[in-house]
Amino acid sequence: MTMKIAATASETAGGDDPILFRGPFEETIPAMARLGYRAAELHIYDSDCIGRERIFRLLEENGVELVSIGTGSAYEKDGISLGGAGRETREAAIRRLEGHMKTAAPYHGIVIAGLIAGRVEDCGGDKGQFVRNLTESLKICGELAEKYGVYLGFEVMNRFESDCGTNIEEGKALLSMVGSDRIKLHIDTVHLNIEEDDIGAAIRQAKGQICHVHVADNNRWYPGHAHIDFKGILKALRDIGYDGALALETVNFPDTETAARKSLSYLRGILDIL
Ligand code: LER
Ligand code: MN
Repeated sequence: MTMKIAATASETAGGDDPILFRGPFEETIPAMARLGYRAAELHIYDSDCIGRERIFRLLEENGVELVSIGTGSAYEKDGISLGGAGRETREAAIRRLEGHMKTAAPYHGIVIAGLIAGRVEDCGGDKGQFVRNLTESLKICGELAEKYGVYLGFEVMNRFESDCGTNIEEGKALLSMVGSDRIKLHIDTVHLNIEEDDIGAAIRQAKGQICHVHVADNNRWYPGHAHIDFKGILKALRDIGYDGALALETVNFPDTETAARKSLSYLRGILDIL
């Protein structure tokens, strides 16, 4: 069993954003390392402006591996998306993801395509056009991922936050249209909890096609706080040979240290007996 438990961190997150460690990476990367984390998912607005060398140095100094990069704030702040109507917005989104690929490259990490996929409304409500745009953009991203030696994780997100690939089956169908070995599914327990009839069965149908996993309980608190069946989910992941990361896309309630400690001990407890 080699799944890695990764802490999320962002320099700009606040409020009920599902990010465990908030504030300058100079503080959060050492803090997660002190609590026992050896892997991180960093949420970054723009990799080309953040000081890549600074991040590499902090990770190195603290013995933390960069497993994935969260990219959604570009959509939230700038509205750029892979499926949007204008060529410029799509190219800007692809360029933003390319910047993140350069950051992920030394770690062969995952760059996430979640919210940055965009919504049908970005395409004037034309779902066919949106899906065509998204597919074409993802093909380009697949070539870039190959160039940088990374993977793009297409995040399966529930119907209230996305319009294409809202469950594992639809996600697989989209990726088969894209046809890139460098793009795989990225699943998130919160979204699976909303959309799947049987989460374990859906995961087992995606053997070899999952590259990244977000974990949080059904209300986005740390795993073990509420009612998601993490034992069943981790067993299904183990059964399909998944050996990537379990990244904690959780709120930091009641506080970062408590959520980080409880997440680690709960998930380790399950992984140890699988
Ligand atoms: C992004 O990873 C995600 O899961 C969304 O629900 C945004 O928070
Ligand atoms: Mn997620």
